[in-house]
Amino acid sequence: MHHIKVAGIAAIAAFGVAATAQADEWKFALEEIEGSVQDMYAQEFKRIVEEASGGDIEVTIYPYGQLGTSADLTELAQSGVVQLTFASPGHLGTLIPEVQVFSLHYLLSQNNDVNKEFLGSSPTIYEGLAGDFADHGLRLITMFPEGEMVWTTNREIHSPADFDNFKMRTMVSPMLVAAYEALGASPTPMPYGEVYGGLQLGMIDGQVNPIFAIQEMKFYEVVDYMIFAGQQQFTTTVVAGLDWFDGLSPEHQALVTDSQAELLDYIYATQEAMNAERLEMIIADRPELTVIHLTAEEREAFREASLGAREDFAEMVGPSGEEILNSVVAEIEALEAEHGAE
Ligand code: 6CS
Repeated sequence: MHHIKVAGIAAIAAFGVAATAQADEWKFALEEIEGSVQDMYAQEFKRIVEEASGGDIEVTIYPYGQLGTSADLTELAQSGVVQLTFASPGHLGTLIPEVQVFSLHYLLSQNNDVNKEFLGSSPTIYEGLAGDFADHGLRLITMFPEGEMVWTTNREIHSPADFDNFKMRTMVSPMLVAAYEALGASPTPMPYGEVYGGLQLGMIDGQVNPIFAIQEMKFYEVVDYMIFAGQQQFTTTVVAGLDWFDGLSPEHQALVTDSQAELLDYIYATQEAMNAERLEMIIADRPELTVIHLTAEEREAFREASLGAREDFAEMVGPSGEEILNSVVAEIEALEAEHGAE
């Protein structure tokens, strides 16, 4: 009797293991920590995909810190170790020079509704740049803005001259280095995980990121100023390994692509709320931090200084560079005519 019972339990356990093993695991890597905008997106993606697949798919999320730098994550997706990853243009420049158009300052709109629509459905991106991703073994799934990038610094900055000898940490794309040189700074590229220590040790004088990131990475603890210059939205891309994506059944491919419209609405509203809430958290936690919004004239001086970097972009990318830049500008202008510029 006792033996039969044990055998029964063993049989059930074995069946349970077999049933679990049948679910395909999709590993999804993040460039940001738990609780970030990218994590919110991935959690919602997981919920939608797992539910719609009826147990066929299990999505496992790997927050930043577990698998390496952003550049490492892109390589892991190319080689099929992870199936999906975030790959922000600010880190992709060496691999895909064309995507550095998103590292140019004062190019995207001041109206983030325009940016949402542009990044979610632009022909320049999904019919053009997607081919450059494919050339490097990546399937471009989607793009969205994560919030306005804000300078957190140990020096008050109002003009390009104030950036003289200022070590500004940037993401690692060469275009960002050129873009901050055009603004008068001395850019210092480094991976995300090294920024807090870099500020604390005085290796850098400032860094630039959206508010939610400044809060969760605690950058605001080790600077004196938070400066809004309206120069740029943080943009990100979600990519899949191309071989993996091409090998999926049409039903599973559709699970990835068809969920995007719903996900974009969700993440866009979420990032907006998170950035607003976390600004309050930062101010409450460190009231002595000076928050500066540059005046229209001050911004204009930075915008003018930034234009020189557009030539660097064309040089870095080659003949298609100017074409990409012109069509991005034209698409944004058309969307601003529809939605308003601010
Ligand atoms: O500054 C960075 O490197 C990072 N910033 C954000 C907001 N997301 C990922 C990226 O690697």
